[in-house]
Amino acid sequence: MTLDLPLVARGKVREVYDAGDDRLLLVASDRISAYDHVLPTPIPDKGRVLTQLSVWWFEQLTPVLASSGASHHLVSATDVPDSVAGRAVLVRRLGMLPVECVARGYLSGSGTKEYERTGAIVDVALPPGLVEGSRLPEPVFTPSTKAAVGEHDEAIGFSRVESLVGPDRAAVLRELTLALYRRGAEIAAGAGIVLADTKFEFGLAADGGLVLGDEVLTPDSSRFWPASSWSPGAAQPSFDKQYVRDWLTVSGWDRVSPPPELPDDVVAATRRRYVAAYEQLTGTTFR
Ligand code: Q0Z
Repeated sequence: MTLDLPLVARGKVREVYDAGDDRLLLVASDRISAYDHVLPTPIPDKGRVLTQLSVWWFEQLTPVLASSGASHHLVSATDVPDSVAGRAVLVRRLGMLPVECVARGYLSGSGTKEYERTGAIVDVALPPGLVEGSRLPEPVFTPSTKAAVGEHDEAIGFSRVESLVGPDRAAVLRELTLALYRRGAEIAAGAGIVLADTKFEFGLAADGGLVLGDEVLTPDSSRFWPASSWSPGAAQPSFDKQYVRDWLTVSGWDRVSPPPELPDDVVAATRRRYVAAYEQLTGTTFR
């Protein structure tokens, strides 16, 4: 696959191209990451599943955005080059805000570490007694800033968001992020999936309007857990990557060296998990 468009940005598993006319083409690959490494083995259809899931979520979230006078960046999921059909979207080019808008409804990962150290996530105090996987009394806004390549995003306090985007816009980002999370979690719950947390990225359109960008509520930007096995007190199995993580663990890989190729059965099981997430959430067949 080689697109004859200027490359604007490249992530671990996605690329952004300049499509001209103030449009960008976001292209999702079949690459998968685990333990901060990109694995050498692609997961067939992962790029298409995540792209179509994100498109579906943008539609679901449009009323929430509209109630704040905001919109999303999606222009077309079909007017894309044949070579990336199904796994690319044409979007409005925005001036991205320098804040990762994270919402958490459950304690997990870096949130748990921070809570165990301080009883809070930066400036958001939490009640005592929570453990990895606990449901929070109410969803919280725990923003971060994009770190340098190879680094993890750094959690920041709300006052830092205020200084980065201005106090009025910071308040809107917090309220809109929580409203989007609540609606997403409600829809996911109806499909038997816990949406533990997620990250949104917003930008400004040419007219100054607030716009939801990037990808939304995919397994790469969120933690999805099967509701049936949710049990706080230990790490929850990831809806999509659990077979990969389990196999990497038993493989003896040290998480530092280049990761090994995945066996075919792990690839097939993981592909089925991505498709199952799509089908359970949307109530439609993937293809
Ligand atoms: C998002 C990213 C990816 C690597 C640029 N609508 C927009 N306007 C301006 N910029 C962006 C967007 Cl979505 C934008 N990223 C994040 C995405 C690969 C980095 F697919 N970079």
